[in-house]
Amino acid sequence: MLVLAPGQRLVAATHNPGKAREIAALLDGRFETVTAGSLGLPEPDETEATFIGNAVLKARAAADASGLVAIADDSGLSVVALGGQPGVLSARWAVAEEGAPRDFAYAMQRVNAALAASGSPDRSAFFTCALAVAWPKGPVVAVEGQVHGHLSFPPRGDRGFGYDPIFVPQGDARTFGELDPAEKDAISHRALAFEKLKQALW
Ligand code: ITT
Repeated sequence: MLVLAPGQRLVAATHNPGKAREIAALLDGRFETVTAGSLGLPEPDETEATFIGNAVLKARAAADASGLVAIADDSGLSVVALGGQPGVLSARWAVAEEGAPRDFAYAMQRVNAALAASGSPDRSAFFTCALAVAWPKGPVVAVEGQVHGHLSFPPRGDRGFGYDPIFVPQGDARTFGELDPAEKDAISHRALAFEKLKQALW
């Protein structure tokens, strides 16, 4: 049976500091984690069409390169009126032109412009987080969590990262960017995916 023992050394296969912070909080000190960045692991191209596919690809690459069990996160914002965009391209929507750094103020404005162009009054959206744990040259376990809500413009709050300032989770009036990090960690797509991972692996 696949299990992760407390104190086990894991690579967190992410180069995104906002995600790394939330993953560390959600793991709550249970494992000894090192980041892919600190091990100098390369960032693989995310060539899959699904969150699960990309999470597995990233976990597999980090596990095989490091010889350690690796955990990876692939996530993004899906806007219903945009047919699920930006979805798996959420990070890419933040790049204005080839080679430019990611700019999420630009990405959020791009979502707003696309919604205006769609003519739809529907502002519903959801975040998805796929988590994958891979053993070096071995098996992989993947799970997915989602949180539903709606989009609100202009962006509000600077406590999260990425698209947090425009996402209002169901049952709240505040954006993820305005929530205390512990409040986001209690209800987020990432927290729900972690719940499933815990059921499966520890
Ligand atoms: P790694 O692949 O190195 O983990 P990344 O930022 O490239 O980092 P993704 O390919 O999964 O990760 O991109 C998903 C983007 O979706 C990410 O850059 C965020 O901006 C956004 N996103 C994911 N989870 C989010 C969250 O909880 N709040 C706000 N935005 C989020």
